[in-house]
Amino acid sequence: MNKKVYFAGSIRGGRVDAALYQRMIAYIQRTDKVLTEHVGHPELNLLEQGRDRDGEIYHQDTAWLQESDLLIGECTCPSLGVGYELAYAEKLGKPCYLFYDRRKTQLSAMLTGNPYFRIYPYEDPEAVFPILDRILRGDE
Ligand code: 6IA
Repeated sequence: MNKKVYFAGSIRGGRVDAALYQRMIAYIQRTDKVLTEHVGHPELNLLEQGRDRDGEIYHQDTAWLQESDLLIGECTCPSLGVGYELAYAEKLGKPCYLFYDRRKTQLSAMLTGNPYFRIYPYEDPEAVFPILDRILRGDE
């Protein structure tokens, strides 16, 4: 309860799964705090903002990673930013729980090959929610 969750999902990598991110974030927020709820917003400005504004995003997100208790990532849509966040979270020792739809993608061997990451392939997005329950209860 009241864990600080860093939710990672693709932004400039593509927004095809944004509705699922939004559902997962809302589900987590029933019991816990999501530091990155903007990841689920349906209308995000995807354009580069220039080095200064993007630098603010980078500094905010890395500060949130440090503040977080755990990371939950939806990794079906490949994203350089999410991959970077996963390596950053690993270096910080934050527990990382990754979901992907195995019907739609093959996850990078840099993730599936690293036993640090707890990985949950699914075929039905509804299967994600009971796993979230277990993660947030500390049972995973
Ligand atoms: O390479 P990507 O853009 O797909 O990387 C996505 C990941 O990087 C997400 O998990 C976010 O945590 C982070 N990220 C990427 N872009 C932003 C961003 N853009 N704001 C916050 N985090 C970001 C500005 C959107 C803003 C106008 C609401």
